[in-house]
Amino acid sequence: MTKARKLRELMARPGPIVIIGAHNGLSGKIGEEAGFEGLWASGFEISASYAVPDANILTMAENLSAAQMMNNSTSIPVIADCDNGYGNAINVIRCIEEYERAGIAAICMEDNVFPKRCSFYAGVKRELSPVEEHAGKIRAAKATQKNPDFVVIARTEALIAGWGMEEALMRGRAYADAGADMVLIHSKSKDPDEVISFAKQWDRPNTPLVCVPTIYKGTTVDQLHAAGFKLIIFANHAIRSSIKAMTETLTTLKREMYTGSVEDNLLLPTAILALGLVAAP
Ligand code: SPV
Ligand code: MG
Repeated sequence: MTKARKLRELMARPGPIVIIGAHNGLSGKIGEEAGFEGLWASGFEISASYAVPDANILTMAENLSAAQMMNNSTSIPVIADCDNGYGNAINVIRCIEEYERAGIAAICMEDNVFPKRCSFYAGVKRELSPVEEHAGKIRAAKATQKNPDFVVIARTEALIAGWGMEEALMRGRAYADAGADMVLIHSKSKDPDEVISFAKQWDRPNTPLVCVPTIYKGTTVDQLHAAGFKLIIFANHAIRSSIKAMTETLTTLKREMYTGSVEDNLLLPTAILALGLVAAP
């Protein structure tokens, strides 16, 4: 069964789908071992793993290679964060060809202009692509995919840009009408009222909703699902926790200058094999 089919089966099943952000084969594998049903090849995580900002610095090939690593190391579907499709509709066509060829189940494209900026960077004057342009990219993606199960998610940044609920709804509807299989509404509000209000007014029942509760972090999956969300993405917790752990261990080691000082923070070198996180040689 293709991973795209697996994702379609999850979409057809009642209840929420919860996926976890990853940036390489190991983080993907840890996500699968933790019990998540799918992976989010997070632009934020992959960028951070290269020590560059989440701002369209990496090429499509670099992002694809990270998504492939996590796809190859796991049995669960990968949904790839393809930012704004790496350019215009022509770039989107190649993007879909390459991601589909690699066995990725789904891609997500947002309506930020190129170069995008992470939704949470402060002090950025946010510009969105014209709605017709992003709808055109969605149409190009759907016309390019060969496997009918491949999933295209359209994301609007209208609330992030401060363009208001009516704009967000208008854009979401336009992307659904252009053929998007799901619509992601993003928000940087500390409470979930914005996304819940969007879901209440959503009137494209055949196009399920997606959300990313990075900032409204007190809201549970069950609450989000009850509000109307089908797919919930925990987007970047793997890399944020690993940066914290690495920083703590390495600064302690530098200060204490003996390896025993950090032993309690570590796995044994053999544990990564024993845990099945890498295949036995
Ligand atoms: C990502 O993980 O790259 C995302 C989600 O796009 S967020 O960073 O929360 O905007
Ligand atoms: Mg992203």
